[in-house]
Amino acid sequence: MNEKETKNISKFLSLILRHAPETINLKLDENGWASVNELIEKCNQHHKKLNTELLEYVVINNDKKRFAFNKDKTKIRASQGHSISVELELKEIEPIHFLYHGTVDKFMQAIRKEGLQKMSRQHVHLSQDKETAIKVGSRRGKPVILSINAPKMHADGYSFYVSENGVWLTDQVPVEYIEF
Ligand code: HQG
Repeated sequence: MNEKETKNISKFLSLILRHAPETINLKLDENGWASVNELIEKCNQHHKKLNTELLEYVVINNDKKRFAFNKDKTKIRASQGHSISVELELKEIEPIHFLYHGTVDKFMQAIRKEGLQKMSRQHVHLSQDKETAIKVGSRRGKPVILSINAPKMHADGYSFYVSENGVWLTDQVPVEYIEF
């Protein structure tokens, strides 16, 4: 299996499991899970070659561990990044250090005004390390890294969650907690 092929499948799975399951006429449950058999069947019906081995390979080897199976591997979901509304049953967690967000200059004017908003996703995405934030920002151009005073936010009553693949999530970051 080559890298291009697995990246292709990963991108398609992100589309289906985070944003638009209806593309292949798939239904996710309220927690974002899809039946593995149904996913495979419907991908194949829509000319996306997939089987159990390929799917397992992609889940295990995905660079960001974007997808996860349930215990008996009958179901699969994206661990974060959804635009459709799903209840991921994330555990709340207290941040004890600053967190980071990578963005680009063209959004800065709006961010300075209204803070970080979730935009089309279900959460604002943050990371524990600057390197990850640099990578996230670089998707769009020259990265601008914002430091978030998460401990202060938490002390002021804002909730934080960590997804199964280690992404920090929160509903919004008001301007006063951002160090520009
Ligand atoms: C910006 C990828 C204007 C925000 C990554 C970002 C991540 C605002 C963009 C995950 C704003 C939203 C998420 C405001 C925030 N006004 N722009 N008030 N507040 N923004 O893609 O964090 O590879 O939804 O800075 O690695 O870039 O897909 O969020 O630039 O973990 O698994 O609006 O997606 O993961 O963009 O990326 P996104 P993100 P995957």
